[in-house]
Amino acid sequence: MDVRALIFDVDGTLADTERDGHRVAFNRAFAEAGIDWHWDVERYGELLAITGGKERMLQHWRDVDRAAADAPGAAERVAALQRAKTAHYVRLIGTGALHLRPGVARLLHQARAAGLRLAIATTTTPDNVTALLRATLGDDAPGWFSCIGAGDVVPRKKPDPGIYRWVLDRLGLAPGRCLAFEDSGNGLRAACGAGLRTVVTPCGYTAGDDFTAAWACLDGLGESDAPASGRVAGAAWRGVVDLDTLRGWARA
Ligand code: XBP
Ligand code: MG
Repeated sequence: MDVRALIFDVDGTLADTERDGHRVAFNRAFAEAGIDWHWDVERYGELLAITGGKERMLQHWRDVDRAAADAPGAAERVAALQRAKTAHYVRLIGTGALHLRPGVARLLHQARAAGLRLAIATTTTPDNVTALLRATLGDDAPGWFSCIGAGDVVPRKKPDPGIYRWVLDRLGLAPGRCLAFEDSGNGLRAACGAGLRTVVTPCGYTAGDDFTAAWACLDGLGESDAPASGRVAGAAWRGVVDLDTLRGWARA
């Protein structure tokens, strides 16, 4: 069956945004609010097990002061912090500080030229997605995507498959006609839970996750001067992930 749409995760998959993007924005929001939290690289790595910024902050609050985190008004406090963090993140992305991972822009352009549909399935806030797409691909880039599923449009975040089901529903396509691109164990569980074949390209924080269920697990999408390598259907593979590659894998 031919592939009709590519569905991309954002953080870690399109760009390695967590350590030098989201983490920095959270810390700026904490400092601005006069809160003495600071997430260093290691602590943020632990907290990434919790998907979603609000959920991540609440977990941290519970870890440092359970009674305060469970008190009335805590959710509103976290929501306000999240709004501030999003503003910092969007500003940071707008400076051009972060770049797409190798091969991402190439594959998006190829897929568009070939008439495939593109979609996003992410736990991050919608404004963060449009900021990243605009800063890295141009102002019109959000419009390249038939559907952007992000943040709180579903009640439960990854690893729950809800966000992928939401996107498939809007695309009007069965999972067998689509491929997902992810970087994390939580993301892979979400995509597989929705019945999607998934290409995983782990990044810094997710390198140690379990990717046994991945259709392909590669160190990136590759470019002609720097091919990707990894495993596809259990066998070693090296090359550039383009549409012909993906269609070949899908037929095999
Ligand atoms: C990554 C996430 C997000 C970001 C922070 O999502 O878990 O929570 O770390 O974004 P994905 P917010 O890999 O699915 O793109 O603070 O906006 O939640
Ligand atoms: Mg991700």
